[in-house]
Amino acid sequence: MREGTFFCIDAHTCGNPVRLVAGGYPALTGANMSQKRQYFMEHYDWIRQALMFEPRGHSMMSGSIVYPPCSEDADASILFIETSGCLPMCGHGTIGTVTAAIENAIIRPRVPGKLILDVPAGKIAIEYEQQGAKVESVKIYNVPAYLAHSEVAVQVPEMGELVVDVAYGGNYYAIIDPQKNFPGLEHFSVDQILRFSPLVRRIVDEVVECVHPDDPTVRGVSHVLWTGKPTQPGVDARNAVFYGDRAIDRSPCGTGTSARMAQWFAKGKLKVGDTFVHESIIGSLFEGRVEDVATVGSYQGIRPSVQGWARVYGHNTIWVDSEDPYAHGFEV
Ligand code: PYC
Repeated sequence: MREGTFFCIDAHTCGNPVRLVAGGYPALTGANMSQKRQYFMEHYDWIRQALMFEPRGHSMMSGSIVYPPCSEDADASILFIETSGCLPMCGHGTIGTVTAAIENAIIRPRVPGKLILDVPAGKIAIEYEQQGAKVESVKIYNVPAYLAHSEVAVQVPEMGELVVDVAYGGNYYAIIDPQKNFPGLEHFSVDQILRFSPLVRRIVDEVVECVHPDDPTVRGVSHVLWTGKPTQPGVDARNAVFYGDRAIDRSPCGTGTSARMAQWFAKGKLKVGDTFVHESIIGSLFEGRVEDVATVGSYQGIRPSVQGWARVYGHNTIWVDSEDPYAHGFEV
């Protein structure tokens, strides 16, 4: 028996997948996207599992569903679905969703080239550039970002002591800069990232408390951002962002770039108006900018923007059949 048929537009943002579910998705209950996210996780998480995990997806799969706006001044809302769960905010997901949604008339902007979107983490503004039918680039004015914890020392089995900063950019990031027991991303293999990241995340999450001052459902360190030297001229930093159980972002990571800018701002390495070009593990780039200062609870943070591009590469009708033993996916 068919549990559901989903019409998807598949895209990637700077190399990281975005599967926009454009049909077959359920209506959600809630006054805002944070409440709708909770409702989806409680009642419809099987849709996320079916569309993100193998055999219909893979460890890195990530996607979204566009909903009507929750607030009066917004054009639309986005729910993010990933192998790691339903993120409060996803930068590469937003860039891919806006690109696919504008190119396919799923979102109709009131002002051409501009959007206001409700997302679970709050409200974001978008500016996008179009050439004919194609969206060439998308700039996100993200939710406020801030440095939540500075120089937290943790003991990691087989690595020894690591000193990490924890910053919020739509998700909470443990940020690991080069130091005695971490020589930098350029000396660290993908296998090491996959092996040590879940450990670092669990240990950091045990020793610091991360709860968003405006929304207690946004909590906990979910991502680990390893940093290193850029490989290209004009780039400020390189990163590998680990999330879920096995995923390393192929894009430079929008919420990670926002968190990193908040970290640098707090440490005096960036000021309002400065740009920050971030390189991903595969060499793709996002351009960030510190747009303004912003307060988050008792924290002094920033309003970051992040600009990148996405390409749509196909349409995909996926059905989920309850007689399929792997209807809701699996992970190895
Ligand atoms: O771009 O914000 C992002 C993101 C989060 C997880 C993967 N990408």
